[in-house]
Amino acid sequence: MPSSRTPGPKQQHGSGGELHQKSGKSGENLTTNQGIEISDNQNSLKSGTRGPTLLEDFLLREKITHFDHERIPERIVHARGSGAHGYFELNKSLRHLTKATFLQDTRKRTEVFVRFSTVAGGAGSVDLPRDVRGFAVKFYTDQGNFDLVGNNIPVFFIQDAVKFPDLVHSVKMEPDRGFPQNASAHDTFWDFVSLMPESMHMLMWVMSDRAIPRSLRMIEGFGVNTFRFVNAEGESNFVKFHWRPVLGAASVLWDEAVKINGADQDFHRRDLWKAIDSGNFPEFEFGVQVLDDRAAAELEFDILDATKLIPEEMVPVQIVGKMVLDRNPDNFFAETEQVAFHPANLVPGIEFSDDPLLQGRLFSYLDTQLSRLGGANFHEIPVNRPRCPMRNFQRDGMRRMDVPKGRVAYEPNSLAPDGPRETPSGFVTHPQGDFGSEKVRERSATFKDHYSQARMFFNSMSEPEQRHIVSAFAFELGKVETPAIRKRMLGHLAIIDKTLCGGVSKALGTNEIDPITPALEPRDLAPSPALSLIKKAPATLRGRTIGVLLSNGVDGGFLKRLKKAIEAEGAEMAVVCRKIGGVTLSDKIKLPADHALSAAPSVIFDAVAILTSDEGANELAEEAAAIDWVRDAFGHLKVIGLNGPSVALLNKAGLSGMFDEGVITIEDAAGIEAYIRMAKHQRIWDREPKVRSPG
Ligand code: HDE
Repeated sequence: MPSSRTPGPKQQHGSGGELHQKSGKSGENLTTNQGIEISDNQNSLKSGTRGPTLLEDFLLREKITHFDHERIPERIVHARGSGAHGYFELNKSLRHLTKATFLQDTRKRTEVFVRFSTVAGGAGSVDLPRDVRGFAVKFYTDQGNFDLVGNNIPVFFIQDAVKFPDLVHSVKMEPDRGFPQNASAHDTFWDFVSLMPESMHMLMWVMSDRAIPRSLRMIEGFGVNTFRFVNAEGESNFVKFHWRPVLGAASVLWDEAVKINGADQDFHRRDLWKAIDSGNFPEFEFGVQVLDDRAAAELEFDILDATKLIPEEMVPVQIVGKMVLDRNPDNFFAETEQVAFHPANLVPGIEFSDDPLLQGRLFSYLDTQLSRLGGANFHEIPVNRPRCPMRNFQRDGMRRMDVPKGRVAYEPNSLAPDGPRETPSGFVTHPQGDFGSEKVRERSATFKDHYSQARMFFNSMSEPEQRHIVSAFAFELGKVETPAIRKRMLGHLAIIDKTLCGGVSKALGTNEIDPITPALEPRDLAPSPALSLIKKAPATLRGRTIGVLLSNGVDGGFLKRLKKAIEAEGAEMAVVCRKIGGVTLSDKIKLPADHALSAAPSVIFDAVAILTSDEGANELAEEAAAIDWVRDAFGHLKVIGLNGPSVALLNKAGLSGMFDEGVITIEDAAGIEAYIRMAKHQRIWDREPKVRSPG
């Protein structure tokens, strides 16, 4: 437009627009990276107002050059993550088991940084694919950094690290077509795993509700690999690490996951951020399963095999501490993106086992970080820096930040008598067991049983969880285009459990199975009820959100009472109205909405309530989004509270005659109480067979 080309008096100097604020509250002046104060950050230097831009404009060049290099390679796996700062507190000393001081002294608080992640998708992918979640914790202990780089599933797909690139290539987008992003439901993944019987146990977990968590605050965490504790006497025990969410572990339904990904692709990241921001700090109990060499030798499987778990009914999980996440990152890139975890970051008193998966990991993490973080000095990035002193004779390299002094960069030396020296209390690797003297590329015979624990997992689930596993297999295999792969997978399922295989075949509408002969016939192991999320779900609303669909003309006093009752349970109430401007209550008071209906489908809530006036119910009944809201809440087995006029809306949604114990009239205090009591159970599982069958 000609007018913008002809500068008026305001645009003559420094300003590109009238809304531009000339000086910040701090009074600090904007500078370049060289500290030169900038007088005009709105206009590049040009030859005349309409002429070409000049190469000498170092302000422009510096700004754009920096911008051009603002991205680093994303992680090859676990690219999408959300981080938080916090602390760890020990409540039971493990001095008798380990030299690690942060596990000895119950008065000590250890700073931590946590990064939760999905595995397969890229950094910008959605939060709720069916996937494993990474659960990586960096403990900044006073003996150095200890990284517990775990997952939310206690076992893994493969037994030997040499298969990891194959596994990851199979699940990532197919290399010719570049899709699917972020999904295991495609041929290459199922082709690979159906040829790898050792993946069967993990597949059961990934097809279970664990792979679609409700919140990152509601997942369990596991170290997966077996580690060793070593005490001051040099005695060693095997240890498996566990995290337990204080809010209870919970998942969404698959249909919800699909819809949440559309409604809010940052659902988990937002939820974590908001919880911490509002002071509802996520907490996780820290537990250990410890067993000595003799107990390990008596297990029915090999403790070095990462496709197996130790049922906690067999070796109890001792809860010894708690982690609290109480601070959001100040900067996503500087902290969550640049944090570098490594299973080899150990402190004295914690050592590796010979688990061949773990052994391969010990190489991989540092190696990948050298290219991801651009050289050997990323330990100097604030989020990676140990909080205890760090002194050695390593020098130089790309992006060195520290400025070491003196002429001595070697050891032993006599020219730097005050320089750092070895210490007997430092990290010592204790001798552990016998090693075979032959060099072999062979899998131990003790790693051969691929089906028993897969069967145990299925048999440990509640009925709804079994149904979901059947549905998940049916969905994923239904996406497979090559029939031979589907048949081969059904062959494996037939070995794991006949009803599982029957259910999946029925849901797929096929009888074609490729029979498989297992290397070792599976055994029937005792079920482990602790593996079921539903069986151990606490009755609670803590940390949950209840969505209230509200129309004009509702009694404001009643709404306040409902809110109070919800908040008394540690939950949050969110008001959803047709318009973000909100509604006018019966006492003529205007109440703004927390969400507009179009932006807040009921999938993002844990339970719902619908409060309308007669007129309001009629208005909502003409709104497809409101009908979907109600129908989805019912279909997703949520507890629904409603007042009289709202029944019309449920009827319009086709739910008349289907009301069950989870549809509760809330018009008085007793109604609110009954509603809260029921909502604590989170879902009406008995409703499920009436609204959905596997497939
Ligand atoms: Fe990882 N894994 N992994 N992994 N892993 C990475 O390291 C690897 C495995 C896990 O939030 C990478 O810095 C190999 C098991 C988490 O930054 C890489 C093998 C478990 C994270 C790597 C495994 C994990 C990673 C990619 C098979 C559960 C994210 C970027 C031997 C105990 C950490 C990076 C974060 C990240 C290698 C298997 C957990 C490539 C070779 C088993 C939580 O180095």
